[in-house]
Amino acid sequence: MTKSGPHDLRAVARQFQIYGEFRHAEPYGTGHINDSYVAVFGQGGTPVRYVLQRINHKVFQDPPALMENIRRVTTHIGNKLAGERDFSRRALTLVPAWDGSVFHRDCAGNYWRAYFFIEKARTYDALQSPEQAFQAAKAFGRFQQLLADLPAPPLHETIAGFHDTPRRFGQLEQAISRDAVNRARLARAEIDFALQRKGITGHLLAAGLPQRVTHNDTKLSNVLLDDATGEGICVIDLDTVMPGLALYDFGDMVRTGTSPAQEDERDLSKVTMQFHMFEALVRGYLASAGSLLTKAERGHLAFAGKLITFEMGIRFLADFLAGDVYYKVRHDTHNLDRCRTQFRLIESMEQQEERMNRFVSSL
Ligand code: ADP
Ligand code: GN1
Ligand code: MG
Repeated sequence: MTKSGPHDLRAVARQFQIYGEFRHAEPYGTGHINDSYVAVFGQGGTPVRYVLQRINHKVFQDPPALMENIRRVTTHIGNKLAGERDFSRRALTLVPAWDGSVFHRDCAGNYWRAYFFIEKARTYDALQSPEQAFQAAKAFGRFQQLLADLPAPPLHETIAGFHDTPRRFGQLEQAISRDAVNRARLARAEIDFALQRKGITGHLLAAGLPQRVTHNDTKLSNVLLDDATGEGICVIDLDTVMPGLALYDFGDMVRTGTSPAQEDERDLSKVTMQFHMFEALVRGYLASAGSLLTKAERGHLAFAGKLITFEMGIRFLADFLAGDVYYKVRHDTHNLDRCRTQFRLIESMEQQEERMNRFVSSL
């Protein structure tokens, strides 16, 4: 297949410095924002895979600035890891376009990028064991550690106020009062749940935590685990790497790594914060990023899980109320289903919050 929707993937793939003959390309992955494809080229008779991505420029309004961030981040990490065993699988490597740019703009105004495909590794939408949680968290912690000495200037903010939870709450309040597609009546319980917790939204911002270079989208499907060793080999999905709080990253690991259920699971009895997974995430994260963290950051590890889960819940709810204008959805209540899993997970965290905090302070 070379056509996918309106895109001629053969023509796009040929814009990049990829040798050999184009064979085919297919959609790939389960992301909610960009469009990802795998393109296969024949090189000396061997099929070689590349990742092609169309950047969603409605969501990311300055793709050249975003690509400038990714170029700096991948080069910095690549240089630091050079020579390490298997180093070319440990950092994403951009394939430049023929004109030397790190992206290609097609005639319809779409922005594209290409990466070497990292073979013999995969992502998981839900983790299966504490060992996987440990490895994934260790990889994200290492990512922060590797970027701690990224030279100035600061990275561009690719989405303004991305993890500004009070602002996200304001957007939810607006969506409730507008009720653009008359859906508020379908989400009364969720709206009440959110309004009751408005008070927690400002806690992290008020805690005096340091700004760092962070990933900001550390869902567990954004780290590749090595098929043979299980190691968290490479952090991917770098669109939101920018200045942020370390705990945004840890919080999103807790959100996506502790529940055995998928983000859009409809059977809420399956959604639960599994304490042993939380333990493994904390241990993995501290194994690599521990030396970086201040006492105040450590003290908020458990809270960050709840806050980021709440932030995602209210974002899904706001998008449901606005008529599904942001996330890709496959059916009418998809965003509401996602919101419900987040809120169910928060209840489970609230029940275990003391124990989570005790565990963190025991380390
Ligand atoms: P999205 O923004 O759509 O989530 P990602 O960058 O996370 O896009 O990529 C989607 C999926 O493609 C990932 O979950 C991963 O499985 C796969 N992927 C992305 N980049 C690579 C790569 N360089 N090598 C191998 N697989 C990749
Ligand atoms: C989006 O691109 P993807 O699917 O990895 C979103 C994240 C959310 C996530 C929820 C730019 O990430 O913030 O946590 O969905 N990315 C953006 O699954 O909004
Ligand atoms: Mg992704």
